[in-house]
Amino acid sequence: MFTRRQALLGAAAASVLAPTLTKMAVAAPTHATEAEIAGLPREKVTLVAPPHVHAHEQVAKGGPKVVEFTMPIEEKPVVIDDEGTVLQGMTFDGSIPGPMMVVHEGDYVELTLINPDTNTMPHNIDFHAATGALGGGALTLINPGEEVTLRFKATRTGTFVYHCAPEGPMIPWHVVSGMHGTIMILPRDGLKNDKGEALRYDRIYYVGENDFYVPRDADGNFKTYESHGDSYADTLEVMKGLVPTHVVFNGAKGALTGENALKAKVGEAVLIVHSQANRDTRPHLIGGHGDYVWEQGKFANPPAKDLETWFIRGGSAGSALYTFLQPGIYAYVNHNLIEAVELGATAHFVVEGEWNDDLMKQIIAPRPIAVN
Ligand SMILES: [Cu+2]
Repeated sequence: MFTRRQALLGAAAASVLAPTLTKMAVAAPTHATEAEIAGLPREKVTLVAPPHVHAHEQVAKGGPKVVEFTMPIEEKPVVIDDEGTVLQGMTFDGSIPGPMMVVHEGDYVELTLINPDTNTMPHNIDFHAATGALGGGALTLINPGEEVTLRFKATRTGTFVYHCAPEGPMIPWHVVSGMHGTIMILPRDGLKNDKGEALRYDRIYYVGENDFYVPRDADGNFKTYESHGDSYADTLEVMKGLVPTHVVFNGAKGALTGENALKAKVGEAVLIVHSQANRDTRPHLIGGHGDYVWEQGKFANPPAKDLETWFIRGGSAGSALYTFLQPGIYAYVNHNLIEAVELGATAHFVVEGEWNDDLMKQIIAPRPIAVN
């Protein structure tokens, strides 16, 4: 039977439209019962500090499971540059950024968040990957001396930021004091390129970028405070100016250079996950590329290819897959080069392997300009 709309469009057009319309219909959500969730296998994951990521399967083995994580929150002073500048830091699991979690689509994330009584403030966690209740923030607000356990279903694939979000100015203050991290939700059958073909990585690194706002004294030197409370009013004033004093990878200037440089070998595919919870950034690998880049970080969208620089929106995490083709030291920077060089947003990759003259060769070394 034809609807009036189909009659108007004509039968032929309607038959073309029909499959599209059917596909667009939203499937009724399925709700697993508590008994069904209780019957799922459970896995306890020990988190590791960035830039490293806990061991995980890229292609899921078996069906969905409940993945358990535990994260203590630690308020502590941290040194954020070579000059010994101290930030009154706030951390998930003791690191800035917080550790990266990895699960698969359809898994349940079960996080126990702990606020030890050595802390002074309430904290919580807002997962951009989760649905409802402020991303879990409304269900996880805990005072010092409390812990809470939240479960959410990983329904969307990609890399997603998580961050502390207590209330009011506490939200940006906790975030720019270090409280963000990333969760990666992989498709059950792993990553794919734009043609739907499987992609795998040999190594994965997590680079979390932070903008810090450290107050200065009358002489222009960075101030040191006894406690978070002492630093709050001055820090808020600097924050409101929106000009960061530091823009760093993994909590401090130089956290990923020199002896802390990231390692890789020629021929290895490296997945670099990059997050920023507060401010836009633009990662660039000097002398390399992004072979496949999920700029917005969501694996349901095909990756962009062959990028020179990619854009990470404040409040998101993206990822880039690159197979190194030449040995050497590569700088991986925020390509606002002032932020990279002056404010700290630089990491290094040290890549071992054979140089490929076909890709690049110095034909004649620097020499005085020839005079005719
Ligand atoms: Cu907090």
